[in-house]
Amino acid sequence: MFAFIKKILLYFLVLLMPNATICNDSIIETPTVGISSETLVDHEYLDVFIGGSSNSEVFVKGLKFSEESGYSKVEHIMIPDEINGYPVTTICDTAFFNEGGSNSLDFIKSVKIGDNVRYIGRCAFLDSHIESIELGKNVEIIEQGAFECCYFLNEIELNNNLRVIKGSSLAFGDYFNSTYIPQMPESIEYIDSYCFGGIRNTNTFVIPKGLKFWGGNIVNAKKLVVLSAELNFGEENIINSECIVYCYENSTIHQKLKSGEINNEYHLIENAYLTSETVDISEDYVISGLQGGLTENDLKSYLKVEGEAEIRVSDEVVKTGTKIELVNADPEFVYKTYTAVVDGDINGDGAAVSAEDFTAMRDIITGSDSEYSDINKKAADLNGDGIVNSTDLTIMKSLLN
Ligand SMILES: [Ca+2]
Ligand SMILES: [Ca+2]
Repeated sequence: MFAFIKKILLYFLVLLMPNATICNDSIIETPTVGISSETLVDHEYLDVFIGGSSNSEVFVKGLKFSEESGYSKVEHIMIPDEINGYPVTTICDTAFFNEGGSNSLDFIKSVKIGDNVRYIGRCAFLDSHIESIELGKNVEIIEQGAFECCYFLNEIELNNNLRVIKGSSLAFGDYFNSTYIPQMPESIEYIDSYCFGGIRNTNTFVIPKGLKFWGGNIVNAKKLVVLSAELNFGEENIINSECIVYCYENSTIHQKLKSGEINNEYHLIENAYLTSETVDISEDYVISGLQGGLTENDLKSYLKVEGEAEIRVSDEVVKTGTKIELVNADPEFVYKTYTAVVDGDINGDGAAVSAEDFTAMRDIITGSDSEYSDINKKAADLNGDGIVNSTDLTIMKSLLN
């Protein structure tokens, strides 16, 4: 019954919406639709146009209409990186909204979003029957109601550049009974009201360190860990009275707890970090100067934990790219994630200085393979002068012989 009323309300909300998305929050930069937005771009089944401030981006409006089938019956929607050489950056408001079931968009089962998409518009997939969604690497904003009432969707992996999640956008599945909350990436700055439709009966809910605003939400968790120092709340925030809050001293939430504005039991968390006398740990949490073939225990012997925390390593044998997390056991949360760089293990398979690493170094120097990250490049800088060049290649050749 509630779900039905909610759907009716949403329907009117969508009817009242202007075509271009308007948003006044300073943290949110919404895309602008260019003046010659009618320019049509050819695509097999997507209804698209060129827009953007310089008229060089592709906007997705939805599916193409065809006379025989009503809508093109595409089960798996793939939003490409580019169409006709233009990057696809935006999925428009209500693009795949399954309006009251009347458009029969029920056949859409999965969606894969390309890596150039930065913005998913209001109610973009509202009420659709999608079972899986793969966000691209660069989605920054998910607008209000984007995946709301997607009853067949059970989970979502949020990408690492996501900054803004607007109201009720991730309230999919069973809106009033779901206990699922996705893992929040560290890039999140803004979470609007009822993004998850409420937080229910969860053990520990962790607010990431970069979050600056959290709108109205009912929290029904045993433990709430606030890693953000500058968190501001919307007006409707209600934390259940049994919830124990963990926060840093002098953080905004600590001040509210101290003053009695928020009336929950709380504990201060001590900042924890890693130090080492044998390997280098940079300010952006990269651990370098590691040799090949180290086990988790070898690695731990190089590192000293400052504060109440434990080390958790993602691989049994340390490779370039291995994640080293500093975790608190109770309540469980990650203080910091470090990344390992093994000298000479450029391809990240754990073996330092092999024929594959030689090829990888040559590709980095010639620029013929752009797939290598800064971490891989750091592993290739064998003399540690900050650049990868023929000097490093000479060192590698001598190590291989
Ligand atoms: Ca290697
Ligand atoms: Ca070098």
